[in-house]
Amino acid sequence: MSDTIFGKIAAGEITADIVYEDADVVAFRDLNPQAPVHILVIPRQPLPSLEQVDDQDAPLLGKLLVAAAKVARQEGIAKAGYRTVINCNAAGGQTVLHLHLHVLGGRPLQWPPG
Ligand code: DGP
Repeated sequence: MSDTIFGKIAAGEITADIVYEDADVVAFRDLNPQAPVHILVIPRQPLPSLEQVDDQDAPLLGKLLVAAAKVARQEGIAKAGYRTVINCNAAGGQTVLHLHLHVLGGRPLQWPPG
């Protein structure tokens, strides 16, 4: 199933600047970066958002975080520090309904976010 733009990227139906992939996840550069490094990590499985997640998804969610850590090391931002974000649904700022984890780094990040 690939009914969102991210599903199509995971399926290889449209191109993206992919920086990491394995059997379960794909990571690629955000089209509209909010930091010098801004990468999206998605599951190949098309979960829409955290709203649908339950106990059976725990291994996959763990894989998203492990992939994020690998990508951060690969991009050279791990030691300085970086941020991971998962927006959930409209009020959370989610615009693409295929679960994705943002990895942002390469500049100091403010807290709290706006
Ligand atoms: P969110 O607001 O959490 O749903 O983040 C969606 C992000 O996806 C946003 O930062 C822009 C990015 N994005 C949207 N469409 C595309 C696309 O076609 N390719 C890539 N690489 N990124 C996209």
